[in-house]
Amino acid sequence: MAFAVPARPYDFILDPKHVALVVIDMQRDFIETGGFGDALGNDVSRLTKIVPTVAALIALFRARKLPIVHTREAHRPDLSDCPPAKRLRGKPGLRIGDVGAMGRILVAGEPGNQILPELAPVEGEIVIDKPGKGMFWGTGLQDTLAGLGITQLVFAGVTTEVCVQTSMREANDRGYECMLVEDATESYFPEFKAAAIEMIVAQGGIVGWATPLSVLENAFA
Ligand code: TIU
Repeated sequence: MAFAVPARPYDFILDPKHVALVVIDMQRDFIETGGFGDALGNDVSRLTKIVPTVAALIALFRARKLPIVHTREAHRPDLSDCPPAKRLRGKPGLRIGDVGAMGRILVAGEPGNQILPELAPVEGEIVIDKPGKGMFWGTGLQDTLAGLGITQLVFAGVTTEVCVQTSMREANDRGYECMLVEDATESYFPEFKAAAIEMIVAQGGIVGWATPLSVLENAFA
């Protein structure tokens, strides 16, 4: 049975038969000290703080046996799926494919590319390696979701204004109803996180809905 989740800009009518959780890029390189994000000069402790909230959100969906998608921003070792325009954006020595403290930066299979152990996918969950910021480009995810009859997506992960917002916008354009769990997402830049959430819910929910985890948990209860 569908039920209402109090959210901005208005109630999200969640249908457990057609909803999936999407956890974006909770990988070591963005979140752990010594990773790629840290090497770029970002304060990763902002991101570390949301890990328990994301874990609780995953637990909520697991307990109800609802589908969960985990993504990683990951390129093939030969970088054939990394356009030069993306690779050349960074500083020499800190570019995608270069060797960092946790192996090759944003390359599939490297230590830094792994999802944090606390949030690791379990058997039966969907894991997507995405070469873009958005989760649909080059992944085949749309067909997977269609096969499961998914029409609604609840979002968490990092970073709010980059991979989370891009994925949410891609999903919105594909017809999914999207809700962001606002305390299960974070940015290196607090003002960007706040602005991204406002952009999503403005204009009658032009990109989707937003709500805190506690409200979603209460609605499920
Ligand atoms: N996952 C994701 O957001 N990738 C990024 O590169 N984010 C930054 O904020 N840099």
